[in-house]
Amino acid sequence: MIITKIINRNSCSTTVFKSFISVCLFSFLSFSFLRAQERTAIEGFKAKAYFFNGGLYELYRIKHLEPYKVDVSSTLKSDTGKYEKRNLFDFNVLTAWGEGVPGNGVGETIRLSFKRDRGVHPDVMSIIPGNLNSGPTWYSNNRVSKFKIRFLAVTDEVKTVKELTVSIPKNSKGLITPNIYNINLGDLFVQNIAIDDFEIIEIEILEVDAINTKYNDTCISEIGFYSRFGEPIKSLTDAQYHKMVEQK
Ligand SMILES: [Ca+2]
Repeated sequence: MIITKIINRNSCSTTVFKSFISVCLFSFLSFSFLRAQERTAIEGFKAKAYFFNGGLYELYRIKHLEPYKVDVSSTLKSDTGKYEKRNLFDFNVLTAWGEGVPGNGVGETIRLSFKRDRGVHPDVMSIIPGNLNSGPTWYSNNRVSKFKIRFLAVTDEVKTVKELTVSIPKNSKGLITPNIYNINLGDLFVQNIAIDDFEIIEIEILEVDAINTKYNDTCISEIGFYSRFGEPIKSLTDAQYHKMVEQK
């Protein structure tokens, strides 16, 4: 898997991806049930993940979801175009998008459009929240430390169906370290919104880690959305799953 290569090439943590979703009947609730959530991203990523099906924890493979359009609110100017938005989704951790407004980039957005009729259902979001081109580029540019994810529906106007705020964990020095981080999204859909209720995912930068940076530019090397696919590889009981998690 590409994501495994990313981890190996950059000696990122291979911390087991711990994720679960509560699978129950989809409740087709109205937009009035919109509510924000807060959560913290988890370091590392794997090509397989456990999902809770209401009785068992099932291990599934993860499949990348391809947006058909990407819009960014600004781009850092460069003679060689090396901070273009395409770098967000080229599966190359050495290339990055950079925001291009005065200041630290808080408030800048990335919008990914998906085909609504394809039943987009992202269970996992991954992000490399800095410029991973090299050690110096990571620490000389701002790293994203907090961002918002909005699920938007387009009818006669654009409506926010669901949103959540994600924090990237910092080390003891308050720094966001070079890594790939992932966020569990699957439980959003079983709790609040139907699979087909949105077609755009918007990321907004809320806060950056700018400790000892050289440039006041915020960069992101990769963003990815993934869903589980295929048959479960294996299943664990609740007790077996938690024993496994505790041993890691
Ligand atoms: Ca890239």
